[in-house]
Amino acid sequence: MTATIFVLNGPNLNLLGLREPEVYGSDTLNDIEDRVRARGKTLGFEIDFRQTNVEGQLVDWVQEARTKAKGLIINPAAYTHTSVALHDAIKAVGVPAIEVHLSNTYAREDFRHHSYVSPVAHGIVVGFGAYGYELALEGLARIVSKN
Ligand code: CA2
Repeated sequence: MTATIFVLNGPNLNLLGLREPEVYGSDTLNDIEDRVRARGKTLGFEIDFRQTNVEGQLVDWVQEARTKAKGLIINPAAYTHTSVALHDAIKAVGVPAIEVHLSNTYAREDFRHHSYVSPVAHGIVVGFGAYGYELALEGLARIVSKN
């Protein structure tokens, strides 16, 4: 059976490509999904790609990954900087998680320099724009194939 990777996206990422292209690029979330899905196919993974604006929904999906996914890629967006609940969920499920940010959060406002997710992530990809999702998938593939 093909292993599944969850790709979870947090609040406002549904606006990608429509607003602030100078910060987040011109790709839409659908463009990113198509590319991640294509890369997943060559790597032999099923990609389950989702977006929500609701913190608790992200927590539920992280928990769902425990039984349904070999690994997860997450761009928690603004919840990165606020969510103890996401930190706890990722820690609890024990599924390898890669944290992705389109922008280099460390080159931006101070409040974006702290992540509640980073300490429980297996790895972090920041500042590569939409390509960061593919980089994350490449990295996750190596981890997952060792398990
Ligand atoms: O750089 C990233 O990927 C972020 O996770 C994006 C979040 C931000 O809060 C994080 O600090 C860094 C914001 C996502 C909002 O996306 C928008 C896209 C287009 C227009 C407006 C917002």
